Amino acid sequence: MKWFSTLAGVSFPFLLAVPCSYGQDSSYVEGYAAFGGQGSIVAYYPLETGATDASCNAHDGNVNGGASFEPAKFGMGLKCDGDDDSVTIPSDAAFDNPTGISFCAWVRPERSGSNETILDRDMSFNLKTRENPQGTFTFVVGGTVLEYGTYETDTTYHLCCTYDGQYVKSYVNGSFNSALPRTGNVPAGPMAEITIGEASGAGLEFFQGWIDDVVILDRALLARLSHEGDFSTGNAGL
Ligand SMILES: [Ca+2]
Ligand SMILES: [Ca+2]
Repeated sequence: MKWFSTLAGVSFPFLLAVPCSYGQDSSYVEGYAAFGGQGSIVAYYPLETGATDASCNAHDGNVNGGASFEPAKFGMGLKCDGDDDSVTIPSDAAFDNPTGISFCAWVRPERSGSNETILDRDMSFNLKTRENPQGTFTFVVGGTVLEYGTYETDTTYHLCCTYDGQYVKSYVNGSFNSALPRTGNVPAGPMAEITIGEASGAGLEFFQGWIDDVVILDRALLARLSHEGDFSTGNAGL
């Protein structure tokens, strides 16, 4: 049995029924579910053989450009060729104007020094790599930008961004990276579709490498985001 600790130091056991199909290949899912219950997960993409939403919410995506699936962090992941491979997820009101959000993904970038998209919803939120400064990951919620760099190519990273109505925070490989103050809801961008591996609505910024285990939640995760899936050490920077 695994345990995790809240800010108040109260621990809860994981005694979770596995809702829908999530939980089949992610060490994070137990933690996600424990923090907010399954209702906090808006969409979850294990990216095993397609872009099926493995949460209960049916936000299935479409696979574009002949993208393939290859061994990644948990089972298979979306292999993007950097040319035209991506996943597009249709707009839905469930993604609009939340008071908080978390979005996380495992990635293994093959290039540095170019603008590439890991996850994007236009002006709402995104994870990207940037050309300038070279080799930087960026985490964006409604125009508030956090940076992490310089990343290494052909190296696996876990990236996570949270927003709780007060601060946007970024985590890399389970460790707190940076934070900036922000207020207000997460805006819904005019290009409301969500994309993995391509800029939302633009046909640009194609990612090269693999992306795995993408999750979007409607609240800030409250605890340490360990890349080992170990929530037992409680909070860090939250
Ligand atoms: Ca996977
Ligand atoms: Ca292709």
